Amino acid sequence: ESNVVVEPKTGFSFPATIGGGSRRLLGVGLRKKSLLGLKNIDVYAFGMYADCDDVKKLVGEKYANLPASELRGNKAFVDDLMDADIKMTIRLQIVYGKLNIRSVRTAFKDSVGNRLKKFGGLLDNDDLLQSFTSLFKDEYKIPRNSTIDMTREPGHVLNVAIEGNQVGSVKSKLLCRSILDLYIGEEPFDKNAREDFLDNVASIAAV
Ligand code: DAO
Ligand code: DAO
Ligand code: DAO
Repeated sequence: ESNVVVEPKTGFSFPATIGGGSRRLLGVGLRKKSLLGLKNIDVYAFGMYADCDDVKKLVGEKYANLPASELRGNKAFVDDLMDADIKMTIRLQIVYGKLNIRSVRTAFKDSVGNRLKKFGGLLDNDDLLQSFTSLFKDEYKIPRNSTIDMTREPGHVLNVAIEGNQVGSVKSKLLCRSILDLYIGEEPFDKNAREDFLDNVASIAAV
């Protein structure tokens, strides 16, 4: 078994496990963005990690009587993966070398803001979003090859680290869920990455 997985289009590689071996890589993908509808840029490659023991615990507690082959297509199970207190990390590796923090704020408000509205219902998130994106300071530099880890810690605490240095932490089940939905939800950034992730989750559950 190889100990890294390479995202094919960018050549960026992801370690098979992180967090001292507890979180395993279950899928890799690519976040693209179209600029003014003219051209597509590759913004970052990403790796999706989850704690296998947490996944097995969820399956044992709620889905023990469902065959592993049916888990990946079960909407309640996929929703639970995003909602439950399962340790996960989405690791981003920046591909687009000209990314500035202002564009990150704008993209975050767009993509994550959209999910906060979807899952938060009537909650007025504009101030919350504003306060969260204000944590992305202009002095942060994220050149090509930078690594950003977004980790859900126990208790639905979202931790963000750039190059291994923690830059912010916020306890919010809704925010964790909204971010994971971008990668694992029904309209993911990369469909193949989501498929691989769910296949691998099902194979963990089967062991
Ligand atoms: O410079 O106008 C530009 C292009 C910016 C593309 C922004 C996409 C940002 C995606 C979020 C990155 C999160 C690290
Ligand atoms: O790709 O649209 C998207 C969502 C990306 C979420 C990025 C969060 C980045 C947080 C850290 C930025 C620090 C500069
Ligand atoms: O879960 O109650 C909720 C709403 C969460 C919205 C998330 C926005 C993040 C706000 C963080 C502020 C950090 C200073």
